[in-house]
Amino acid sequence: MTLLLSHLVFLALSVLSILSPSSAHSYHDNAYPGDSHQVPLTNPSTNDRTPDPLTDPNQAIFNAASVGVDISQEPWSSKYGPQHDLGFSGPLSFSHLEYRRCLEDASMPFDIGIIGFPFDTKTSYRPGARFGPFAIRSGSRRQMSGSGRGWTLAWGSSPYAQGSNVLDCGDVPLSPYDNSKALDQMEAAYDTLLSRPAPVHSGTDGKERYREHTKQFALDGKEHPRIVTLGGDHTIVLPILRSLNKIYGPISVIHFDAHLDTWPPMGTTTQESVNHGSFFAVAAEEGLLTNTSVHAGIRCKMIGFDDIQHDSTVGFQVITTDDIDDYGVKKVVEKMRQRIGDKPVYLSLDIDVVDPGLAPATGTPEVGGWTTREVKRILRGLTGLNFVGADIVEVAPAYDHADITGIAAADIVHDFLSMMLLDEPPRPHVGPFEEGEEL
Ligand SMILES: [Mn+2]
Repeated sequence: MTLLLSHLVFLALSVLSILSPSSAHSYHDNAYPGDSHQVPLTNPSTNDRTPDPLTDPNQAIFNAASVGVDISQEPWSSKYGPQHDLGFSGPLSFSHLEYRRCLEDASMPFDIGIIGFPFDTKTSYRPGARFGPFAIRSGSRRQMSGSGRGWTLAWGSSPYAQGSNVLDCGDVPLSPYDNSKALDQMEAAYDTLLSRPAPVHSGTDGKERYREHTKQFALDGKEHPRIVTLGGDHTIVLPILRSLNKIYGPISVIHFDAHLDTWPPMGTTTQESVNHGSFFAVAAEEGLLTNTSVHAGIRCKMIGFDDIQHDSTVGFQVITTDDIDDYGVKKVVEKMRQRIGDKPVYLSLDIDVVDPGLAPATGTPEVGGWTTREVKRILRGLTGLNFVGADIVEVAPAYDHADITGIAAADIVHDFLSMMLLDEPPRPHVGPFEEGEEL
């Protein structure tokens, strides 16, 4: 009887949900209204959650003192010192950086904030990029930001030694059930981080003086922090561009990808039209882009040349995968720099720009791609452009082997940081070679 009753209640609720009216949509339905049945959110400022000793070292000290323990006299500390993390140990943050849940914790200002957008419900082929932020952080573990293990021969510097605060801001809790809500959550999160005051560096600490990067382009005339987003499928760029537009107005995009991602939005519903292959076209329709953007690494199969013609109306110039063989890294870099000039630019890198032999863990693999080394060299060549943000997307670790894609993506993020912080491409030469001898 009870069972019958519960079935009847379920049936009644189902009928009610079918009959409830659905609201009209536009592409820009980011003003997610929520619904009246939402569980009230806890106010972070009044939330007396127990501090997490992993993210709050002061709490560990407080606990030790309160129970009368002198850590320095204990067997471990007296013999071996601090409990430092190794490359393969410790809590997971990008490159062992300081980790804060920035959306609820504004206590640490940052020049560059790294944030995860674990979202993959707008993919056309293989899903799984919601695990991308985890895989990229995991792949970054041998980069030791704290102990200074960030210097490379190629850069001749470390991004963690530029006098700038780089902070891992955690992941945004995104709805895996409601894409409209998830897009709004991404935009709200990005708005939140972008609006945080960028720290002021005196340059008196002996480190290179931090320079302003974004103030000259911001509509409000203020310096804003920059965000490196770990995706997530490529759709995450739409809410990011919407958010950046509020600060900078229309901007250019440098887009590394095997695919155009400018296909006309087609679908019988708004949410069907906005996906990881159409988001740039939607962004252009919304006026978020200048018409001076550039693709790099394109090689996917298309319907025909019409796709390229449409692509140019979205504002993109195409550099194909093969151009690197015909013109070389230097020419490719030169053309990209010419295209962007000194305008504010956003960098979006789909890991599928790399050949699937070197980065197999992605949703829509295309053979014949660039090597990781080629991508890294092009990125170095773009140093000094006026980047207002960057992302790496479409890392789907379920298709990985030996963490190869996560490690590649993490290394590329290391390049992002240097590229965004330094003023010009590095020219380190060591060994027997003289400058000018290169081919
Ligand atoms: Mn792609």
